[in-house]
Amino acid sequence: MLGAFTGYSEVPLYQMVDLPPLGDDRGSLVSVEDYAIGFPVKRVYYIFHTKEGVKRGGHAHRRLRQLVVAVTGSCEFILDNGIKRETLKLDSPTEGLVIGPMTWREMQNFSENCVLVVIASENYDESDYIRDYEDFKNMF
Ligand code: T46
Repeated sequence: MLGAFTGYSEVPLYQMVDLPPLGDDRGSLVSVEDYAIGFPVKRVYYIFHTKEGVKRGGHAHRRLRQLVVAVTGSCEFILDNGIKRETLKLDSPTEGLVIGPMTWREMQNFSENCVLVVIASENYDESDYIRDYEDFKNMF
């Protein structure tokens, strides 16, 4: 029997997906298909050359779903669903972080060589962003 929904504390803050390398003796290759990540792919962007000490993010999305992979280097993600907050390190090209809607994210502690590839479920739309944390908290 399904339990009663008692709030966003029961909804996972994020999911990690394995991205198995299809390697041979020339090196490694990872292929990401939409059936494996649970949403159709509309956009890909990448973040690189992030300066030392810089924080990025500081927003949530109303509808957007994304898969984030640190293809080189590392950084930390702080994720917050208005009830709980967790920090995790992304540092592997064979692990993807899936972030759903209504999840506040901040990124910090980028290594010099960090390249984040982000696969997104929607085209870029500034009206999908919630950029004020108090506004975000007040939406629950
Ligand atoms: C997210 C985290 C992980 C565009 O014009 N098109 C795009 O597709 C994107 C992503 C951004 N932009 C513009 C908007 C800003 O003028 O590029 C500039 C930098 O974007 P932003 O400050 O939002 O970058 P981050 O690193 O703070 O956040 C980004 C994504 O925007 C966001 O969706 O989840 O990476």
